[in-house]
Amino acid sequence: MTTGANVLRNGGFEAPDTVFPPDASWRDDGWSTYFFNPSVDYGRCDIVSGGSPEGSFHARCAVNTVESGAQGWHFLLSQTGFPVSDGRTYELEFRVRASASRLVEVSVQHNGGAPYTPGGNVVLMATSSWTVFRYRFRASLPAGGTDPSAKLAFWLLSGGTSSAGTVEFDDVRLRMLP
Ligand SMILES: [Ca+2]
Repeated sequence: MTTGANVLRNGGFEAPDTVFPPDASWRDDGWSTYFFNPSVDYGRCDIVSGGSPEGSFHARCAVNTVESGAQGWHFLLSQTGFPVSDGRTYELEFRVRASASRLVEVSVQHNGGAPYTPGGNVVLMATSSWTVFRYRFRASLPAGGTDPSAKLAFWLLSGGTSSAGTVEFDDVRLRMLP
């Protein structure tokens, strides 16, 4: 497997496809949203133009105030379908900004049953300024080998259940290091 290349599709959101949640062709843009409880209006994500730190487009997620007891992962911006290999080191890098400082959690997961997390989860503080966030992890898959369809997820409710606001992302890269 090639090292150094971004394994994500459309990491810079430069191939925007109207809005989430899905329309007929939305899957082509690589990204999707997840809502734990379909009856709760957690918010929405869109690919927008203007003020993008990379290229002409970025993702903007508007988070509503949600019910008490909601978990951080109950509203996700995610991408699946890229390979992660056991024992290899990866670097995840992205740009993030929020309407006000808030916690955002990110995970790189096995996409299937438990255990879910080959790369550990990390929690960061997004602020009102675009910030480059970068971290490395060593992938650990229970069965070894390569998971051909891993999942990257930004947990939009990690800031708590009363943290309405926007969280924006751009230039998301996941690279296997040599
Ligand atoms: Ca972009």
